[in-house]
Amino acid sequence: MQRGGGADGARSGDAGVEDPFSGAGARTHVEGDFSREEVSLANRNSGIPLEALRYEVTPPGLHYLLSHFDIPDVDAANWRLAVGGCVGNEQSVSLADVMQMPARTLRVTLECAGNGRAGMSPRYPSMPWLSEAVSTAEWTGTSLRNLLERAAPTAWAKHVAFLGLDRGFDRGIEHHYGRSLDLEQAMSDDVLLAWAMNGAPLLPQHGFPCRLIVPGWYGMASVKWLARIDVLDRPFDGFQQAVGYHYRKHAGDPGVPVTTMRVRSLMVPPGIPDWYTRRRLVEAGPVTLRGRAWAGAGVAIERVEVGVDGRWSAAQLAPAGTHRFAWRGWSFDWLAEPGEHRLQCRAHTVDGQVQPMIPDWNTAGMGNNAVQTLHVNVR
Ligand SMILES: Nc1nc2c(c(=O)[nH]1)N[C@H]1C(S)=C(S)[C@@H](COP(=O)(O)O)O[C@H]1N2
Ligand SMILES: [Mo]
Repeated sequence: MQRGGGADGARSGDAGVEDPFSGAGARTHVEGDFSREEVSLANRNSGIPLEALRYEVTPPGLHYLLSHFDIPDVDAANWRLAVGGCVGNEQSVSLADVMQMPARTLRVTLECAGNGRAGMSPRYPSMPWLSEAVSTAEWTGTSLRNLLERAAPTAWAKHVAFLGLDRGFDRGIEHHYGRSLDLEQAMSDDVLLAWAMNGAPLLPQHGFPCRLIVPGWYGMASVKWLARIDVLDRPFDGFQQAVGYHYRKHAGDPGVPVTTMRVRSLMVPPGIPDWYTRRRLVEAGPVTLRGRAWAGAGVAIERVEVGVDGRWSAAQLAPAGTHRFAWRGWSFDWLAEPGEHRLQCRAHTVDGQVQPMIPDWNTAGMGNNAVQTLHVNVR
């Protein structure tokens, strides 16, 4: 596999290949105003409007989006998914072949690892999420394991790489978007080759005709527009695996790979907004605050607290239900008194994770699960 992991196994990032975007590699941290490039990324990659946290399952057009390159032009009739590398039986399957495998549906909360990046200071110039890169959908597909078992990984198989059809440059390296899991993770029944979202075929922007869904992980693991699966005897060295998606404290820090989602909660902003500033106006009296809380790796939420002007009390959790990879609803009855107030929410998991008050700064602005703060005016 070439560095950069081209799905055609060619070119991508070999030493000596000229970089037409040289200079685009050196992105330095910034403060203050957003650049034209950040605004352009924000226009391409929409977030969930926070009021849509009211839906247990996010309606498809409201699900957040993150696509690094262009949405590929895919002809479903001719689409094939190849499985090769350390396997006994190479595969090339059509969409109909995949859809004939045993189907299951999982309700999964996906969050972009860059969610909250714009709240880190100084900020890494990239997709400038505030807090809206999270949504929940019902994904239907077959366990990846069903296809991997057909391909029969050899005794040397250790990692499984997933390559998308989309291709582009990042920091001077040309590559197809690609990510990997170790073989044991890839063989979990919960990792899906998904062909439907909320009961309908995938939309072009969500990975049509078939994508990976890795429940409990940040969204980067759920490769869209799948083209090829490579079973490897060594770690995948593709850009998005080896260079991207690491928690690094400084340039040159080898860092720690970004994997499962950190515990987090968000609140539906109460009242009505001012069009431009999005500040809120709430009428005095009883107000039910509502929101959602989630964590990665299928770990359950134990409790959520709501802070009003820094005084914290327990919120009510919605019944736990059966969807271990989906967020959990919460509500809190607040008696709103006239004046300006600061509303916050903070989730805890059963294994003792809790949201920090201050983001854990890292070079690429990943995994910001700090407590959300809303300022409201009560009339
Ligand atoms: N092929 C491909 N898969 C991809 C991406 C991409 O750019 N290309 N983006 C990843 C990232 S960073 C996230 S957060 C999720 C977003 O999935 P969504 O756009 O369906 O919400 O897709 C992941 N899968
Ligand atoms: Mo992401």
